[in-house]
Amino acid sequence: MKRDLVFLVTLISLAFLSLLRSGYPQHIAEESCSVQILVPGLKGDSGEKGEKGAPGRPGRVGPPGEKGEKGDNGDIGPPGPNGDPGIPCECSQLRKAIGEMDIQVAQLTTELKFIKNAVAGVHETDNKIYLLVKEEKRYKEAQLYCHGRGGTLSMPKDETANNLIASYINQAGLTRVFIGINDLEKEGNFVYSDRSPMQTFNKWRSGEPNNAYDEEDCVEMVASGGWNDVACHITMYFVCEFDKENV
Ligand code: GN1
Ligand code: CA
Ligand code: CA
Repeated sequence: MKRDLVFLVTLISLAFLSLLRSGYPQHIAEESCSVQILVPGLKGDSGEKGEKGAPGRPGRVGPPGEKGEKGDNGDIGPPGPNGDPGIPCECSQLRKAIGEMDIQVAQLTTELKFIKNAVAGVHETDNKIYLLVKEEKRYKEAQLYCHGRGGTLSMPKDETANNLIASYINQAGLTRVFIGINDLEKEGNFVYSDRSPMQTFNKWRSGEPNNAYDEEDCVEMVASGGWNDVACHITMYFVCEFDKENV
């Protein structure tokens, strides 16, 4: 054992000395010494290609695909069950009841029209509603009253409308009402209360407008349907008008 150790130390020392002298990393056979020194050899050739490996782990789930097209309509379902039988028609009795109701509706319509006209002062044409207001007001307050309800003081712009308003005054037994015509902005330049200018139609009484006392800028209609300019500060009943499409 001790002898082996001495031999190994000697061998390593010799190898070390040999390397110091030559400077080569390769193995060298020393002529003068019979000891051979082993160092790592050159790299060998590549080995043969290995067998195909085992399959890899499954990949991650991909993104959702595009929405498919709408499918065809389904078939028409089967017909439903028959309904319950109806109650036998008491036709003659029903016809009689309907006839009586028709009469009642006609009576109520007449009564309603009377109440609307005589009590509420409402008069309807195809496209307008006129309201005769039996409250004495100055022109400006009368105009505000009509405006507050979505209308204006009445503006007769043709013979038909003028005659209608005149008939409402007469039916109510009145003699005069304010209508929506004035020359407040420019003396002698009469306009309707919606500021539209007077056209060719007018119903001035003879000698009017005369701007009496230099203070008449508002207009009244008298029972004949004629117009007269009067002071705006006097009070009287008045007629409003409303377009049905705005009501
Ligand atoms: C009235 O008050 P008197 O008769 O002067 C009327 C005038 C008319 C005039 C016609 C407040 O005036 O607007 O132009 O009659 N004044 C009032 O004669 O009604
Ligand atoms: Ca005037
Ligand atoms: Ca006048």
